Amino acid sequence: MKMDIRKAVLLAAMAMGPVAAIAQQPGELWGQQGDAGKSEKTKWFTEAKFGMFLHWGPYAHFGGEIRGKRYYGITEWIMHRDKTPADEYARLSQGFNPSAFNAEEWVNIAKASGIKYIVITSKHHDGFAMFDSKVSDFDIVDATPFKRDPLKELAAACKKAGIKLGFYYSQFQDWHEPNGGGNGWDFNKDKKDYSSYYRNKSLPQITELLSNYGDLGIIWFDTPGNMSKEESAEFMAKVHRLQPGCLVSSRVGNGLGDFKDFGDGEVPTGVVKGAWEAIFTHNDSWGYSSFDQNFKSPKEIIRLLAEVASKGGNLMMNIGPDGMGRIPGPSEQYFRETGRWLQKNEEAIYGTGYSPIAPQPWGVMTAKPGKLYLHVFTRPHNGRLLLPAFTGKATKARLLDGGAPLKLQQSGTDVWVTLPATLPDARNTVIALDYSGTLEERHDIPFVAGTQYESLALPSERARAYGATDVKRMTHSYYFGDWKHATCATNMREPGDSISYRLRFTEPGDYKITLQYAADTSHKKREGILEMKPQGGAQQDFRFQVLLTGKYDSHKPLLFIDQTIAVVSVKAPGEWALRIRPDAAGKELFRLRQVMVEPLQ
Ligand code: H79
Repeated sequence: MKMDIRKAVLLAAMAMGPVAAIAQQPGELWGQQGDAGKSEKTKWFTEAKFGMFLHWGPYAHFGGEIRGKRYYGITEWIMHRDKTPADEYARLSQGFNPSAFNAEEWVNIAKASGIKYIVITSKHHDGFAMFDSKVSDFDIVDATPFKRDPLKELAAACKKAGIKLGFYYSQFQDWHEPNGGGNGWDFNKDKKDYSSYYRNKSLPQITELLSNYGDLGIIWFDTPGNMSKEESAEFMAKVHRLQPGCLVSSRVGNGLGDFKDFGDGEVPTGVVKGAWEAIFTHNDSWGYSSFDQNFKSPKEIIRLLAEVASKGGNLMMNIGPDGMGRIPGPSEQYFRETGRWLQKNEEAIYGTGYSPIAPQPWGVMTAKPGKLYLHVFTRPHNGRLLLPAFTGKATKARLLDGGAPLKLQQSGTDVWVTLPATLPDARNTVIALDYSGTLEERHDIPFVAGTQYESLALPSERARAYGATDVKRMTHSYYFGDWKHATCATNMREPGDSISYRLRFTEPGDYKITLQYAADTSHKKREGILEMKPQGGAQQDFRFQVLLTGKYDSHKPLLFIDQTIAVVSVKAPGEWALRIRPDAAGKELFRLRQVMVEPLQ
């Protein structure tokens, strides 16, 4: 029974859009569906790779605290969480006076950070317009002492700097308006006339945005709520009528849009073709939070950018400027540092396509015709980097930064590159590999395991699943709305419901096998089997009992345990199969996130 309620809440949240499950399967196309003109239209976007999202509104002034109460988690939802009456929120918003705002400074930071497009909130769910609107007086010019139109200033600065500008616009939710979505504490939900809201506020404000701020790159819709397909199509048509070149985000709803957005804080599990974007925030809140210092380091941003590019998409990373209009110090600093890395490595990011070869223990790849870029995060101990499943002929390898040539050997489809004793950039050193011939796509290849790395992670999303096994994303949050995603193998109930991996050990040795999973009381006393089998050799079975880590609740952190199950002796290099299954039929085994293979020293 409880399970059902939880599910209902999650489904309700999903229906709102952002937490939406992946409708898109790797390999599908977005923005190019049978319409040649469309891919031309998305070209700038698919080449841009790195965008800056800005969440800015009265919630930045509150910074997580309103009416004497503190709210941890995503701050742009503060009005909703606090059930602040709409007129009181409007009154408190009069304190929003971002006198330190300087559009040129923001754009300078973006430029120095290697950002190619900026998307800023023109109206979030609170209904407050960050521009001079004639449609509603609940806007920054008419309802605050600030009196300036920051979007005008930002549009001018972006134009000057050659950065594309987009506007986020929440088209369905509007907690200020009786007929807008979301506010059920002031206004009776049963009496709402959403179509009147579209006609009288959201469509007219979109007209203002597309008419008064020059050429726009994107209208970034969010949370379509209960919009019909016709309504979503009407919003999309409106944008295209006013600015044919302007792209529309997939959160316009109902499967429409010029490009695909994944969930908040979500990267797809594998390669996705077409135009898409992963959106993250720099800390854990979109709007400014005075309590949130969990900023991603330059290393994390640089690696995430490379990972997203290796799957074929863009990374749009959010900053929440404060109520004075200042970009938080750590955001400025770590974005700029990312920009310094990009300056030296831009060739390996901008304009690249997804990697034809699966990720490796050392890192990920991006591609251009005749070139493969190896983004090396981890140096193999012996300095010899293996690139398997390479069907072209490698002709030259060099460090992208500085151009120093590297020794290259190829034997069949194995390419070996000899690395310097220390990587020039421990966060991500890029090797540019020139080749002739063609690279075939090899996404499902054995994992390279060996003594050259401290440990190898086998994520469940790259396992082969059998029987009823369902590899799915478990969405959860820490404080509130700060979504995290963990992909897990679930629903393994009987021995036929298994997952397996192919491993290619490059060196003999003893290896420890550890499972990382979550399990609650419904997995009590469950036992499983880990099967390890060398090619042409005898299978070894290792039995284990599942340990409990706590109840899954999408509004709480999801905790995982690392449990070591086996030590296997690998006598000679070669291929092995690794399989995990329940020992007997019964309840679900556990929620397995990944398997770790670790050489014993
Ligand atoms: O703008 C940022 C978020 O505010 C916005 N999308 C990003 C880009 C967003 N809007 N809605 N959501 C994200 C989904 C949020 C759902 C929840 Fe809830 C809000 C879950 C918990 C708080 C729904 C409403 C379930 C409980 C209350």
